Amino acid sequence: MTTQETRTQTPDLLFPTGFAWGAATSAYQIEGAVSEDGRGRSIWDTFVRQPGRVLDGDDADVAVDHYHRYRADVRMMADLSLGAYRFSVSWPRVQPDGSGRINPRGLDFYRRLVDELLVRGIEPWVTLYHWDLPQPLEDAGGWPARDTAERFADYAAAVHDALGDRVRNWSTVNEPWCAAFLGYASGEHAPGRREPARAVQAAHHLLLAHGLATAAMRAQRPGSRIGGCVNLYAVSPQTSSAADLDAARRIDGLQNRFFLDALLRGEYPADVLEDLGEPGGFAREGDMEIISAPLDMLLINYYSRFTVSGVPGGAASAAAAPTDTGSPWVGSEHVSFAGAGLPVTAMGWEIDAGGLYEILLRLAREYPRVPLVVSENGAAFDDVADADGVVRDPGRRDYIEAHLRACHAAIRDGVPLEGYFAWSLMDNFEWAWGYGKRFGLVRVDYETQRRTPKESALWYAETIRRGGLIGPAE
Ligand code: IFM
Repeated sequence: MTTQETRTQTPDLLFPTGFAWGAATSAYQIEGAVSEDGRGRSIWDTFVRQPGRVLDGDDADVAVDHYHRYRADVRMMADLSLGAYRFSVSWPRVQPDGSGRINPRGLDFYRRLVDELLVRGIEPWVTLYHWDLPQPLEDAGGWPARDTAERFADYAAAVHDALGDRVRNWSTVNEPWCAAFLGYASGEHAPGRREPARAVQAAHHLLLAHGLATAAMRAQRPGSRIGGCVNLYAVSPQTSSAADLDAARRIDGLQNRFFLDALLRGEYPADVLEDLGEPGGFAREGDMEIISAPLDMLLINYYSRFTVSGVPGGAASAAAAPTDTGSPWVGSEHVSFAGAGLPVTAMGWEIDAGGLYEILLRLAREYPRVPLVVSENGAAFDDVADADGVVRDPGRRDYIEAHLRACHAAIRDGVPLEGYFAWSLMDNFEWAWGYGKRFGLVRVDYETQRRTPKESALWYAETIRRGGLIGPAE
């Protein structure tokens, strides 16, 4: 079948008009240029230089050189028919010290990027924080310090002021669970601290940062669409034993409900505070109202399901960490991640598209009335370029197709889902895994920086052009 024919083929599973078909990246994972045009240092610049923190000692000084190649990258996005592109702004590029002086050259980069996207008809979706905290703020206490949330609101207002006339869709903090519990409890991510009680404070301040930034941006421009972004997992007990049921309650509590209840109900779940050994003393009066101010949308990052057991002794997390780390599961360190025996991606994450359907339906039922967007979904595989230069990655294509089917089924069943962003546009720096894991729709040759769309990218492009999927619903 030719591309022209597929273009005109009517899909069996048509997505609604206006559905955002996108791909996502983040600043530190792709930009490089860490010392250019006045950018300050972030906690990741520090972390990657500490021995043993990142596999093979990789850093993101160059990453995939997007800072210099953004024009060609946007052309490539247009060739792939993307309707939307979700990227993050680097806080230390815009505000090198994390407070005070704004760096105009940093803002200019994002102005140019946004202009380029708009010229090519691609809707920019801006994330304000994807884990690159300016180092001076970490030196002053990091996310466990309340002041960091206030500083974030100032920074968010500066970016929103500069780009708000051309960017409609905003998200504040990407995956606060990771920033708090991988950054401050397990130490797998920067700043690499292993201080569980501080991690809980960090989680609260990341949520507060979201709320304060939302208020600041709304005051500037009421027309902006602003959302919070959480990484959610479907969670199942391994058996119906009381211990396993309790384990599932705990992990669902800390991974999902802690953030959802705060953002959408204005309270922390009492059982989770008890698990944490925390009466919630980190929250001041008025914080929960700020955190739960109405959202225009909730952005959800989904990758897998956790099947857990309350019997200690199994795997301490769903996938082996690449480096020596502690547990991110504050107060529930005894829980083990048994898995359900499903096929896994190169991350060791079980593939379970049904889990995405389950989460979407649950959100619509338990946290109604907020429009939803799948802001990250995708898979790492050990793909290689064949001798003919083609990257055949059926695993990734199947993964994305299965999850898009889950999205379609959720929409059919009444879920207000407005978009889907594949993670990631291109191979990039996968945090503690360095360049060892490839999530891209587009392959990057790290020696030459050459970009090659994989077969999954070509399939995704056809799907976007058609506006839906071929083949009946299950
Ligand atoms: O690469 C990350 C991204 O930065 C945040 N969400 C999960 C992705 C895959 O691990």
